[in-house]
Amino acid sequence: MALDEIKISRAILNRFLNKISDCLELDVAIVGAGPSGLMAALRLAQKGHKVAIFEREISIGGGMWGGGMMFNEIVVQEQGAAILRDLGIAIEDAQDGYYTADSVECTTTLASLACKAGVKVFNLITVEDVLVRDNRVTGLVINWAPVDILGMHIDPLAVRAKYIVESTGHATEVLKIIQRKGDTKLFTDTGKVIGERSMWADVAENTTLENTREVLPGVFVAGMAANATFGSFRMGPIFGGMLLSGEQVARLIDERLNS
Ligand code: 48F
Repeated sequence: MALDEIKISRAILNRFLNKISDCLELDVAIVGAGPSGLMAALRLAQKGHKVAIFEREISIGGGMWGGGMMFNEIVVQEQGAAILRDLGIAIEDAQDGYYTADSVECTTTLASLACKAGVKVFNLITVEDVLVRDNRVTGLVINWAPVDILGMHIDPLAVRAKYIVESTGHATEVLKIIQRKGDTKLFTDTGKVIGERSMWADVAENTTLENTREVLPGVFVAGMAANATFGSFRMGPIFGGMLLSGEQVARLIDERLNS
């Protein structure tokens, strides 16, 4: 068979357009493919929900690839180790309740499991705005990341979703967009993103779970964004809280979708 470049191009275009067109109406739209977003997506898809992740970078995995200061290993505590074991990721006992895992194996396995569970991942897409109806966030406004990076004046497209997961990490980008537009107040003490504090792994890991919750109607915050939103600490390269937060947000949204 002689390969035809036009057929190759048409195959890509047709398949991508079918995929994104099918994802214009979702149960859950997740912003950010870091560990918390990937974990949330995997668990929600395993429950049978229609889920897509929108990620600005070409690569998924967020801050997990880099381990700690580019030493590409991560640390988890017992509960995080249980999740990694369950996902089939090799862990090593670093003693006293600390475990290590290869950050590349963690990221690739998590991403692969999420895709195989039915999650659609749209990389190179930036969430630049949201849809708000009757004080509830009902969707995302998306554009190609290079359009955003170059500041080109090109109008975006929109995706409707029953629930949004804000898992953009330290930046809390989606919530900052919402507060900038002034459409609604967050469920924080100030009504705004409070901002993250310095590193304190012990406290931060626990508050990540407390802070993984609905932050305004239709939007749940997970991962590092949860602590940044509610004014807690950062934790550095310990990732159990990120995985647990992803599971927790999936549980909370699953309950809502089933109620
Ligand atoms: O930062 P990130 O890995 O978030 P996370 O799941 O995990 C945090 C840890 O990596 C680490 C930590 C310790 O555990 O503190 O930092 O909370 O991933 C966030 C992803 O969101 C993407 C960004 O490129 C990254 O991959 N992102 C951020 N803003 C946008 C976005 C946006 N507006 N649109 C699309 N993607």
